[in-house]
Amino acid sequence: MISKSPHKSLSRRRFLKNAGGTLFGASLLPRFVAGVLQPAEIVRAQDRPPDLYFAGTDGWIHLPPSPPIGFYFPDDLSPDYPNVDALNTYIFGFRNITGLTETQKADQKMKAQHNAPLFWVDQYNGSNEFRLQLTNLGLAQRPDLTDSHTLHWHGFRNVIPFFDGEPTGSISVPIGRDFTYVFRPRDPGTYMYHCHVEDVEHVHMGMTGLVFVRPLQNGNTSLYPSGKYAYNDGNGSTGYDREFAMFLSEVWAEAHWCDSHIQLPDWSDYRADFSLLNGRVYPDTLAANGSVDPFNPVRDANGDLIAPAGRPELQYQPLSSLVTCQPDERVLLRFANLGFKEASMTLAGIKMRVIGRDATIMRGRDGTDTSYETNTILIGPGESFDVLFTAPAFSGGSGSSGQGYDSYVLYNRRLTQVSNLSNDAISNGGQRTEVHVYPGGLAAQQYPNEWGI
Ligand SMILES: [Cu+2]
Repeated sequence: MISKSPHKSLSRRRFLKNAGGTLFGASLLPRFVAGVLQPAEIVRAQDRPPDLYFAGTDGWIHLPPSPPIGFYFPDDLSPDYPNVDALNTYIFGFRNITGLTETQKADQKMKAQHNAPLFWVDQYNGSNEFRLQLTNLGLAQRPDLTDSHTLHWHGFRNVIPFFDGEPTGSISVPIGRDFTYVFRPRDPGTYMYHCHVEDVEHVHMGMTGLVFVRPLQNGNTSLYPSGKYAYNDGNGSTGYDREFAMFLSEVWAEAHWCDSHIQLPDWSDYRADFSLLNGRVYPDTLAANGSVDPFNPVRDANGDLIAPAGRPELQYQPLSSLVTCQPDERVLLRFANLGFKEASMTLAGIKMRVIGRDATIMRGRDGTDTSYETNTILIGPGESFDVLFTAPAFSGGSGSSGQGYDSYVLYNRRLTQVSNLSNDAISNGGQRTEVHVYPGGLAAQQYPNEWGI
């Protein structure tokens, strides 16, 4: 399913026409003979446009510049230096380039985002294969590094090895080439994806994001009024009104500086300086969303991301972590951790119910309900959790006076990961965000992490 330029596509079609069915496996030959399928029809089916089109490249993001970390951070090679309160950290990453022109596509080199674009797919129903095309724009800051990239869907149980993205066993995408991954997702739940080339480096540098599979049960409003579910539960127990992705990652400043300065870190010295939630650290986690819906992207005339209002330095960190809801609504939090450290996420004052782990509903083999209530979940690297909570009654905006909502804190209770090794967990905070409970008036959510305000 290697994608082709129109010219190459045409030549391949012509080749197929000339070659007849001989290019295909022997099992297909009788069907051609019987006239059931013509080679041209098969080629057209293969050429269906992808559902999403991503690019791998490098880029720059913003992290709180104070206190500095040796000469590693803020990075003196960043495009905004010496303005450190701007883009200041080098990354590798992905961008959603679906629908861009060739010129716009090329312009996205060195404009990677972190975390990688959030996306979701529907469970396979027999005909809805999901196709994700990946290209590689190269690394602007490191033209000497000609690394390929892949898209590996972590925990995906029924992958065809060809589409796995593990580079020794499948195809990887060199600079300037394209490859289309085809998925038939049969297991609903929350997953993560990452580039699997030089994986310690490319994962840590930012080529990581969250993906989830919506169950076939979605749309059934008789089990839960919204018709939205985390799993095919059969009884509405995983139904929800609003959903928020919570993706955990880390930045070791020395490693990011080494990559921008053509140096090699010793990965056994790994020591994360920053712990991130949806690619940002507190209080930036509360800032507005940029363009988050991958199927309806909003971009400028050059195809670049539009920064959240008033926050130009967060242009390449579009995903907000602020949770908004109204009393009695069920809220689904989809956690995934692709940092290298275990996280300990606590929601203070609201009980969470763990309804899924690692894209598996909490049920025993005999159907026993094994979901449980807790205020803290421990998430190891590569693990995911699906958590529901019911928004409590509005108590008059006590959590944040005058704001019109109650505020609850969702944070990593490991001090080093909520303070990012500084002495100031508020202005240099890490994996921390807030749940805002409004008395009412929120619109229905249009896409995950959308506020409805
Ligand atoms: Cu890569």
